[in-house]
Amino acid sequence: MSDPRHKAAAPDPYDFLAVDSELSDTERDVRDAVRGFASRELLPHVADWFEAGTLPDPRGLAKAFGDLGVLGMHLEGYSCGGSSAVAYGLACRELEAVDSGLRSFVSVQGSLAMAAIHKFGSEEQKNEWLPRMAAGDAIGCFGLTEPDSGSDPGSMRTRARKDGSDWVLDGTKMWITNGSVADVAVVWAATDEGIRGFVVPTDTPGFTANVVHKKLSLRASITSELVLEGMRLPEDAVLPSSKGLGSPLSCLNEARYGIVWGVAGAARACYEAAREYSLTREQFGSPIGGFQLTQRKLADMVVDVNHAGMTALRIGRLKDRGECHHNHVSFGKFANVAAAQRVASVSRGLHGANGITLEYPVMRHMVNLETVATYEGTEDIHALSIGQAVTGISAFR
Ligand code: TGC
Ligand code: FAD
Repeated sequence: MSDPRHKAAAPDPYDFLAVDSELSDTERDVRDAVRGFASRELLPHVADWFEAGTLPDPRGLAKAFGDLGVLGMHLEGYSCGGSSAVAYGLACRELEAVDSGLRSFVSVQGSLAMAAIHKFGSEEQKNEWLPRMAAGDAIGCFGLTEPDSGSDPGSMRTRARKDGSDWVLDGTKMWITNGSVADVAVVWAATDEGIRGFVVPTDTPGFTANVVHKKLSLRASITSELVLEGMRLPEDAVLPSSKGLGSPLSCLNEARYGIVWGVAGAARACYEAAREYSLTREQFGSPIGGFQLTQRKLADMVVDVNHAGMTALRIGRLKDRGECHHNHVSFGKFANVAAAQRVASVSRGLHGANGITLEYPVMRHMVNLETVATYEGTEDIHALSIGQAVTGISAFR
């Protein structure tokens, strides 16, 4: 029984429920290493990258992420880090506290392109690509979505047909992160045996990538269309263990898991910016943080931030114990993205006119979160997954 005379310490405004006190020393080391890197190397530049609508040096960034050890850090073997799911989640959290586009870079490389090769590839494919991708010497992308097949990837039109021993692919992939800077694309296509994945070196004749311009969200990220026209690949380009829609969906679980943590970082950044602003900005002769309405907003924000952090840690611990079902990940993506959107929006308002500029991170996070709510399964898709899990009835169709 606890000593009734003991007085508990007051909550830390930066970690109200002391969620991080649940971390192991190794996990804390990962958190601190990535947070340090992000604040030194990314935060000072990200507003400029966002304003420019691109990443000016994606190869340098890949190399820096590789040196930091975050590319495929949760995968075993092949020069990958073999970290716990929680450690990987913390890395995502610290990167997305800077910008969702930077977490996306790491998610697409490690959780989508590398994870697909790691799960479904041959030994030759793994040995050829994974060490280089972990080091950041090769950039990967993951082509599932098409112009007419987003939430319903099973309706894809990209087709791979056998021609002798070769495969020939035709189709268009849309909204592909890092598509135009990738060395290798993992492309999903319909075959006579169902949906299968292909490892495509991007210098293959018949492969073209076009940058998507005029984005108002995730601007510090490169998004592309992939056009495949009579693209001929050798027999061994197929991911031999990939079979059916479940294969790409199992990769999505990995990237969605990173988002569960990542958006907790974006939410935290917006809450911290709001708290600081509320203590320094004066109107009517007082700091705005002294007004009851502002305190209500800060209370709502700190609750959302801590709920998101606890949800991420809980799902991470389940994952490390091998008990994380994909519906747990849907729960986390659904709950945490919505929480981060609420926090970003309220924080934006609390910053007044300053909040619409890139001098403060809040509107950048707010508009990034529009993408995060859309990709990796929209809010509706995850609501339907949760609905199916609790009723046993599918309402997708
Ligand atoms: P359905 O019949 O339900 O399922 C087909 C097979 O797949 C299995 N399955 C899953 N397996 C693993 N993980 C999951 N999350 C799974 N969900 C379903 C399922 O059991 C079944 O297996 P089997 O053996 O019975 O055949 O398929 P459906 O056509 O009804 O679609 C289900 C739905 C809507 C949930 C799915 O298609 C979906 O998740 N849609 C959303 C698409 C999406 O998220 N796209 C993301 C593209 S990549 C991206 O956005 C990258 S963004 C960059 C970044 O991450 O930073
Ligand atoms: P749609 O599926 O057309 O959805 C339109 C609306 O209809 C949404 O509100 C949706 O929730 C709703 N809806 C759909 N089905 C249902 C239903 N059954 N019930 C109720 N409502 C429904 N994809 C990749 O493959 N690789 C990538 O690297 C990648 N990166 C991306 C980067 C960015 C910046 C963006 C914006 C997207 C990226 N995507 C990527 C694509 C992303 O996964 C899709 O945009 C997403 O899956 C949604 O598909 P859609 O845009 O076609 O919307």
